Amino acid sequence: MSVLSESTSRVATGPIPVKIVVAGGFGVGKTTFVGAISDIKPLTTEAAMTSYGEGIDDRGEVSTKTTTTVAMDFGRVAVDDAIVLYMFGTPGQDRFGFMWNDLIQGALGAVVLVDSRRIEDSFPALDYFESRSVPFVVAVNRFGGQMFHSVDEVREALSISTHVPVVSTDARGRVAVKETVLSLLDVVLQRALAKAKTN
Ligand SMILES: Nc1nc2c(ncn2[C@@H]2O[C@H](COP(=O)(O)OP(=O)(O)O)[C@@H](O)[C@H]2O)c(=O)[nH]1
Ligand SMILES: [Mg+2]
Repeated sequence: MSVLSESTSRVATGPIPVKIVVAGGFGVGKTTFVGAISDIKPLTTEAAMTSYGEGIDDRGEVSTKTTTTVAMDFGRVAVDDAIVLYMFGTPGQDRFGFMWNDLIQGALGAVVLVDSRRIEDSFPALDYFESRSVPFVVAVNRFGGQMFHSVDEVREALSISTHVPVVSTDARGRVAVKETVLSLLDVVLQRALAKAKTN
């Protein structure tokens, strides 16, 4: 946070908009995550799951989810006077994958959410950001306290490189979500500093 507040001199020209993307498998808590931290009522485009999604939008054994994000979630958070975060939650289903390239335009980084009961569901998202060299952190949603696999197990199961932080989070908790976002901003900042050094 301290480094972020160094940018307070920007106040006169208005806050710097920073875009981040929240991705991960279906039902891992992306919409909840964006909603937990947003200063505005998040815009979501949830729709009741219809027969069209049957067998495709697999809720598995673990969810009672009856709505799904059709296009995306959108939330806004004023970090301080100098920075305002715009958060975009991706639709989880593979059939909306074509939207990701647009969603990620101009994004500083991404949070990849993982449900520790269904780790592999977030692999496509992980693979996507890794292959595009987008800075990201992996956040394991505790779903109200229970972790079925530790962050280390998640790291190993998904072969996450050592430079990518794996943290645990609570998609329903504002503080936990804020910490997760700050860990992403830290990665972004470290990367920018490292880049500046080599230039
Ligand atoms: N108990 C619990 N339920 C959660 C948590 N995060 C999300 N959920 C629930 O899990 C379901 C899927 O969450 P949602 O945010 O819609 O997932 P998305 O498909 O990734 O956007 C919803 O019914 C949420 O209320 C959590 O941390 N704890
Ligand atoms: Mg959603």
